[in-house]
Amino acid sequence: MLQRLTIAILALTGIVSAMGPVDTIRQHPELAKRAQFETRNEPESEVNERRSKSKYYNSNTAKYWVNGNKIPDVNFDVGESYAGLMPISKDKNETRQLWFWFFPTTGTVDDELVIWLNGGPGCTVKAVLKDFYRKTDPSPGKRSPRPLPICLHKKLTRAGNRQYGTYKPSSRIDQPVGTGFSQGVPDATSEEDIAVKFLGFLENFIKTFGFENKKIYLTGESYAGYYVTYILDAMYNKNDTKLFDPRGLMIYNPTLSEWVVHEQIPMVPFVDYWARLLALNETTMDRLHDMADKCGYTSYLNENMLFPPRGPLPTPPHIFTPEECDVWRAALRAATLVNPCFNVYHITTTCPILWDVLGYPGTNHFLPEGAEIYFNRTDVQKAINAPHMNWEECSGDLVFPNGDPSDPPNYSLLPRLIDKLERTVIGHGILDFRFPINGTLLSIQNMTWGGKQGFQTKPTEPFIVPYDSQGIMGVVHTERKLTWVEIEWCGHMVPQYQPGVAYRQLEYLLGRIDKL
Ligand SMILES: *[C@@H]1O[C@H](CO)[C@@H](O)[C@H](O)[C@H]1NC(C)=O
Ligand SMILES: *[C@@H]1O[C@H](CO)[C@@H](O)[C@H](O)[C@H]1NC(C)=O
Ligand SMILES: *[C@@H]1O[C@H](CO)[C@@H](O)[C@H](O)[C@H]1NC(C)=O
Ligand SMILES: *[C@@H]1O[C@H](CO)[C@@H](O)[C@H](O)[C@H]1NC(C)=O
Ligand SMILES: *[C@@H]1O[C@H](CO)[C@@H](O)[C@H](O)[C@H]1NC(C)=O
Ligand SMILES: *[C@@H]1O[C@H](CO)[C@@H](O)[C@H](O)[C@H]1NC(C)=O
Ligand SMILES: CC(=O)N[C@H]1CO[C@H](CO)[C@@H](O)[C@@H]1O
Repeated sequence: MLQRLTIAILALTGIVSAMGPVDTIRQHPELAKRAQFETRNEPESEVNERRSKSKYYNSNTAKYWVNGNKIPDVNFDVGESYAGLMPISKDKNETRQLWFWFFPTTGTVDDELVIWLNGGPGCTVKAVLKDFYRKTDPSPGKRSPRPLPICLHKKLTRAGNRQYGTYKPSSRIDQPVGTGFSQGVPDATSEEDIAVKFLGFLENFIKTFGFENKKIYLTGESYAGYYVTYILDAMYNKNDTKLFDPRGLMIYNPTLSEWVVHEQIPMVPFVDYWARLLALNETTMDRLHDMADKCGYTSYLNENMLFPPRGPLPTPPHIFTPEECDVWRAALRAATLVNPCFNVYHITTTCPILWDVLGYPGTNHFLPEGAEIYFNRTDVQKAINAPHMNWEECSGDLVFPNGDPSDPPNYSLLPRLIDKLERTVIGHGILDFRFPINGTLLSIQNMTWGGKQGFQTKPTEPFIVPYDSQGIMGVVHTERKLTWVEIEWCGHMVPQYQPGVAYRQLEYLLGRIDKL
């Protein structure tokens, strides 16, 4: 349990703290200063007119309306959106509230609600905000937002309602610095408990906005592999399609199985695959291979990564990994010696680590002179109906004060969902060291859905993204309603690194295209 938690938190807080100081090469402070946009002084009458023309503006939603023309440092109108705090139950005295940001579709289809959740645990709200920031300026090291050619939000909203809402089951406990905008003392006891609270929030949200009878699509990344699956299961258990009518699921680089399956078993083949890039010396390579052989990872992968699988996969070795079998950490240490700016979420990252306006922990919290953490600014918080508090990208809190005892959504939960949903997409960026890709594929080979276990044939079809002339961006494979995508030039956070890919997959999820 402890191990799962430690690793889970590492999963999104970055590895730097675990590895000791990394030599962050800093940018010239001038570059980091934020651009001083002239915020146009829009007359109150114009604001009122825009507001009254907003599609979802009414007396229930009024307090959530965001003036899209007045987001600090954003010198364009982000369009109609709603943000704020919503309680997690119907109880009038409820003090626990989740912060959301909702962008309605700008298109004609409006019977869909797409929800994006992030992982962690404990890093969820930041990621919602990060996602917003990404769609205006996807990369760290920039000083001002700008619209992108492939702008996830614009394209996504054209495809369907996208709710930048999420579930952060906590805010602060013993930490002096606030973590995200959601309110309340951390009290999540399990994934089932998270699901109950999320649905409490979602019901309030749906009723406030009059969003009954919408098709619901749940999407997310990393630890959200737990969240989205348990939440979808809870939606089905409610048996109330007026409120909750789930249709699709899309998860990126998700946690599906035991940690050993995601980290240890696929590690050495990953290091071999990327050998030229990682440039580990022969002694190290031999040592890693030796560890993987002795600890049973090599034979486990070779014997079980079969299409179709032979039968239920046996219990993997070392569910609780002893130090001498922690080949994941050994490889990480070695990779970080060769590349001091090694990034587990994107292995081609090199120095300098760019400063990040969201205060990404991987940058050692470096803040250039004159720069501020964007969502920690009072003016920004005010603009998006967020409470005034210290905001930190990734929570140091334990979102689960006593750990998360839930099973991974492995062999029964996820398969059950695939059978009920119209479409399920599991995508994986191949530059992710956090969860090397073969672990996810191995997890899939252990699932039985649609009456059969695993994929019957090995994924080989090219995955083509027609945007930005990208072309072939990996491998795609669909069997019995489950689609698997291996994504090139992509690390752990797919919508951040490959917005065009994420958009294409969303088009598929929502049924706009028949196949990827
Ligand atoms: C809400 O709080 C008030 C005042 O503390 C109390 O009288 C009331 O019973 C509470 N209501 C519920 C539903 O708990
Ligand atoms: C779900 O609700 C419908 C009526 O709305 C009922 O006919 C059906 O039996 C319910 N299913 C379950 C599994 O409770
Ligand atoms: C995944 O495993 C296969 C063997 O099943 C191996 O050929 C391939 O190189 C591995 N890929 C990565 C990225 O580890
Ligand atoms: C495969 O599923 C079985 C249960 O059917 C489980 O005991 C085993 O640990 C799983 N293996 C992997 C690699 O997920
Ligand atoms: C190989 O790399 C390791 C660190 O991973 C280092 O300690 C060792 O000195 C290197 N050996 C050689 C021969 O360069
Ligand atoms: C966030 O803002 C508060 C003041 O509003 C400040 O005390 C705190 O240091 C800021 N945090 C960061 C990480 O900049
Ligand atoms: C959520 C879920 O389906 N968990 C299952 C994971 O696998 C173990 C071992 O087979 C089961 O006991 C859990 O029910």
